[in-house]
Amino acid sequence: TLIPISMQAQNKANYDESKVPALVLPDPFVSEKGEVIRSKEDWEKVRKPEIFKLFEREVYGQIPRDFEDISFALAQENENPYPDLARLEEVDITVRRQGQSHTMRLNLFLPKKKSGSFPLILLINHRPMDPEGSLVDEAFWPVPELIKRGFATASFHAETVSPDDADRYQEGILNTLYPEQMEMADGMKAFGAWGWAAMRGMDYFEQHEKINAAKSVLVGHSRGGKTALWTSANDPRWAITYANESGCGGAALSRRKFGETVEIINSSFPHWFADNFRKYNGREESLLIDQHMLPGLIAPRAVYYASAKGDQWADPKGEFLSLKLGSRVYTDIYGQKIQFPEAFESITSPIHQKSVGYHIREGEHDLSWTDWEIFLEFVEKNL
Ligand code: GTR
Repeated sequence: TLIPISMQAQNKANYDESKVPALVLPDPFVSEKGEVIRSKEDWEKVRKPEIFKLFEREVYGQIPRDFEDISFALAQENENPYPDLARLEEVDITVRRQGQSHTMRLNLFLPKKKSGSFPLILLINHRPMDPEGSLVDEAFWPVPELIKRGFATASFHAETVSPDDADRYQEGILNTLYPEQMEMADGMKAFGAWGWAAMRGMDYFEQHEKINAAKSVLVGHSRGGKTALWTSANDPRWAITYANESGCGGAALSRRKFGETVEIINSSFPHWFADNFRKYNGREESLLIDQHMLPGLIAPRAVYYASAKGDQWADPKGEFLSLKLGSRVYTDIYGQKIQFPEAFESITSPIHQKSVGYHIREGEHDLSWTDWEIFLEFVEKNL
């Protein structure tokens, strides 16, 4: 059963900027021993691993990497899901570990007309699919448009590895492959499992002759966006990572407590984050990290956030601020030239910088064609 976000929780949420606590954020550039981190070497050897460990242990949980064997089988092919445009490969990815196996399904659309190998966009999907394997909502996953622009595009469904359901999330790779994770306070939950699935998708793309895996883009909306960020922090094979309206536990700064909070999200979705994350319910200040430290785990690879004005639940300002602060790893450590507007309120157009991008649009919480269109401009510049 999905636990609906209670009216009580929503009513508890703050939407008043004047009630946002004064922000005192942990410093990405001071190590646990108190050393100031300036060089790429100290960042990569000392500080980045420290920050990664904290996110893994206290927030998202592990994404286990070990298994004995992976195999790919073409379960179905459709030569004409979109006449003349694309071919659909439905692939069963089977992973074996300790005498058990799990099979997940991946749907991959490949451009038909062009030859050569294609850049790839993978969407983490938690929405219902039609029997053809594509999505009902073509704005959410605009396959024909992506194909026309020369991308291959793939998706897998959350159900295939961990159902998005507090009572059933174990009925996937947790039960089949990694049961010991359920005993751990930092063990994998649904986000970890979805991230694991994206990584297995990448294993497939890497050996696919029609895919240029070095040009791979990972996309997620909302809960999928939170997952995309954590996946990319774990797996450097993604060239660009796009978290759309990912809000609390994704792009947004937890300490702002604006809209959805750590306590609300852990109560509504107890199957998403590591159990340890509950320690911070109402105690965001005691967490040694905040979400502005997440882009640094992806850097220097490209990262993209987007917000919607009507999606105050996800705290657009908190999403922007964490990216702006997070982009300091790109500038101070990797020497990128990046310019962000001083104030969130003064943004009038997309901020498309080298390796870091952001937009905010009118309208409600959704991954819309407008979002895709603006994001694809960034992709074309950065891939
Ligand atoms: C909401 C949840 C958000 C976000 C969203 C979604 O109900 O509170 O954190 O993940 O669902 O995935 O669309």
